[in-house]
Amino acid sequence: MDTIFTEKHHLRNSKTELYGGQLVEPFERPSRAEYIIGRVREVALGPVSAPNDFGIAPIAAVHDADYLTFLQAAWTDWRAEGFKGEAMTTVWPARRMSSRIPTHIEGRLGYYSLSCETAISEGTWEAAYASAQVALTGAERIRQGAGSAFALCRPPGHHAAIDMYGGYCFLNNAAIAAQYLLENGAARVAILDVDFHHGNGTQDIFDRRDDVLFLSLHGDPMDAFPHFLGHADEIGSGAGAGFTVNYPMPPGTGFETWRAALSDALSRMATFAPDVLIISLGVDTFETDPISFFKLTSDDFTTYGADIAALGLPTLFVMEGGYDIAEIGVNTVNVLQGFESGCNKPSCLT
Ligand code: Q9C
Ligand code: ZN
Repeated sequence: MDTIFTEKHHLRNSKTELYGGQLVEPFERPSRAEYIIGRVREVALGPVSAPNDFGIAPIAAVHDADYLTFLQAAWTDWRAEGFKGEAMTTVWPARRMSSRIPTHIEGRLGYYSLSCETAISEGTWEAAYASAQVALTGAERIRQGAGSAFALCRPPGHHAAIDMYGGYCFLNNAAIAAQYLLENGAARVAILDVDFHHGNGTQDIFDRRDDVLFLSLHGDPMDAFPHFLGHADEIGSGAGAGFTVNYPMPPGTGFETWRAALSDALSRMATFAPDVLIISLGVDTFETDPISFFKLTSDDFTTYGADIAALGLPTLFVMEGGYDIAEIGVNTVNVLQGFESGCNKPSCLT
């Protein structure tokens, strides 16, 4: 399997995350991607190549134009105020307040964010832009006939909504890839989100769409971030009704329960018969992940990779979360190797 990767992820190197009332080193840090690419090379998963630049248009096909303007300028605007730390939101348009977009950067941060743990720092836009290009390059490989590809995106994307960042995400890499494929020959795309957290951003982007089936297995939002989306009764809106499927699961969920949800998701996907499958691949379902509460083992990742391969669909893996950094390389690559071992398509055997 080919991997798409760029060192530009290092440009996302925030120093502060608000966690438990303290400013700590962010869980989402550059070493995550280094461990993953290290494992890809160690097991010789396949060639590693740099992304092409598809420009801003495929990003603007998914995100709000003023949101993108805000993101590109946020760090400069913040610094222009003379603030000493990184850009963090302190105020939101809460219930019954105005939804007018403020002029001041503090108001703009509130308007365009969904949480405050994620600080904007120098280079954040450049890294997020490069991460989206990694996903687009992976999508292009699939469009050209590859049976699979691994977009080693960092920063991650699935919490980024049409016009909001948060949960360590700025641009929704998986959604950008899906929209690109739909505009370039695919009639239907399925997105399976196996990150521990609900993919609220992806759900938001495709809520009304019947050409994208979004399925997410995640910690119950009653107990887990992002807390305000991801319930089982969210099924999509308008023409999109029935094209969103959520599998919230409680603290302590192990592989047997998780795999039963996966099995249901895979059978719904088979019925949908997409041209391409995109996996939002987070390995924060791991038993010792520091911010999550599922109990998957390293071997379970291999097993479910093979389960996914059994669908026999062209599959783009897009990296999302995973914070047990010492094990993130093994767990991520286990999914990819499990997929390859379980895939009998001619395109997988090459
Ligand atoms: N008590 C991704 O995995 N904070 N984002 C969690 C836990 C935010 C995770 C706090 C977690 C965001 C891409
Ligand atoms: Zn996650």
